[in-house]
Amino acid sequence: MKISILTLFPEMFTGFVETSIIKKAILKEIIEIEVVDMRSFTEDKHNRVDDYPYGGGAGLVLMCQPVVDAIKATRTEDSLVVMMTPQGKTLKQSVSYDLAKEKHIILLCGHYEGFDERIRSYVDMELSIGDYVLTGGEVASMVVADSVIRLVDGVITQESHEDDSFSNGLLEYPHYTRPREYEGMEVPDVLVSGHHENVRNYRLKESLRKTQKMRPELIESRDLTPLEIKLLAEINSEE
Ligand code: 6GU
Repeated sequence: MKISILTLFPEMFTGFVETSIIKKAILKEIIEIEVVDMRSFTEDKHNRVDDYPYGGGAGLVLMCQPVVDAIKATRTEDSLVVMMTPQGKTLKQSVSYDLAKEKHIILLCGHYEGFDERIRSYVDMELSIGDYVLTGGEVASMVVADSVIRLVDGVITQESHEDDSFSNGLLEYPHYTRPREYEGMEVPDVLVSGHHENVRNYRLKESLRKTQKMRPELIESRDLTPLEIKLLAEINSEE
């Protein structure tokens, strides 16, 4: 998969592409990341990419010319052009799974007050990462790229994301590693028992417990299996 990031601040992505799983995915040639500086497309004699809004008001608006020319120079027939804005559809794990199937994603990052409305005619979808406002789309685009890249085949093992929070509609169960006891806190016996079915049931139960506590709306909207109903009843009698 190729991900192109269109931005006015390419230097923000250096650490992102040079670290950990993302770096490995690039070295393994599973992922290609292209960072495109939209300012290099400006035809303005003072290199401007933004201007005052018609009608007045605070802030600057990104101009059509450099942004649209950058999109046109980056896209092919296989590209999905995604505009990063707080007005977009909210990123969810299910959206990341869909994006992970694409050949080429272009993440368009705005800054300042936003994009000239006409730029939206060159965009396939608008994406937000949540209901709060950032200074620009760059950090949001890294969130999108990170969550998509880890789902692309070969980047991490399949099992490590099948158990992710949200992948099965629940929050992930708790994890433990050595030592067996730390400052009086012990690893639950079932996890060292070697009994695979008991471990599976324990993890499902703790997933349900955590989800009910932190995100009860995920339980309310869920089609519970008979086992999940039984485990939730146990949890409620324990608490
Ligand atoms: Cl994609 N951009 C900005 N500027 N703020 C955001 C966002 C995006 N998603 C949430 N807040």
